[in-house]
Amino acid sequence: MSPDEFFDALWKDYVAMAPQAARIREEFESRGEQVVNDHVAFRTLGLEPIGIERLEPHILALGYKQLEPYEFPAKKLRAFGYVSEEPNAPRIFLSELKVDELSSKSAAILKECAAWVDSSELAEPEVLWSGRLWDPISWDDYQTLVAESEYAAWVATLGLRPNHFTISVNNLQKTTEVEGVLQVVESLGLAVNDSGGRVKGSPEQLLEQGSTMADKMEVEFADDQTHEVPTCYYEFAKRYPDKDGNLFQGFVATSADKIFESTDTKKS
Ligand code: OOG
Ligand code: NI
Repeated sequence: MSPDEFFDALWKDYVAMAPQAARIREEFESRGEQVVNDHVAFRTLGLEPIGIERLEPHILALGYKQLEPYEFPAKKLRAFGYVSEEPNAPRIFLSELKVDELSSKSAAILKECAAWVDSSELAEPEVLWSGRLWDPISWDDYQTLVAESEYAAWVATLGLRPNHFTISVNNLQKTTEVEGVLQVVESLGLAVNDSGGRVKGSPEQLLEQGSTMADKMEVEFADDQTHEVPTCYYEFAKRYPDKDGNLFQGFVATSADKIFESTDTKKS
């Protein structure tokens, strides 16, 4: 699979989960802007057979290299950034939940999800937009997870799929600041994630980021129930050159920690 085919398939899955992303993209395009993707992010559970070590080979096969690890102790997450030397290839952010750090009750719910997954389902890159590979969890179990880890609840209900795409603010000609982008987003009636401030990071940290609050969608739970849950959001990132003049390629853990909250049920 070529990187173009890969990202096209991801975008299709993503806009179906986040119709706001299509609206925002069209708004910038109608203003004459070129919308370039800074990065795409995935979430998973640190459990066999769906942990980072099983998903990463598909990313490496597209020509990516692991750049840096990141730790989020309070959220019980770990992540890696990936970069490709292909011109205009978006960066990739892949995180996983350290399930064994959760309560035994939450860990048991998640282990039951992962136990549904046959290793053969991990063989092809399509697994990265395969969605929920297990039976729906109960609404009660969802409440248990959400109380402890919004991330856990998100993966358990939505499965494996892109969590967000990111507009490269560096590539916009007219709206050149993240705050300006957020104002355009709000003019469409969409909510912005203000956890840790509207714009996270700084030029000194070489990265400024902002995001929407995730769209919401009715999804299936056990016993034929459906409930509305947060799905996917759109991010906006502006990168700065380091002292050697090279554009910063990494992520900033303190900012990422707040960006994760774009799918929080309590905030939206
Ligand atoms: C990832 C949040 C972090 C970034 O760019 O720092 C992130 C997530 O919500 O899964 O995307
Ligand atoms: Ni991101």
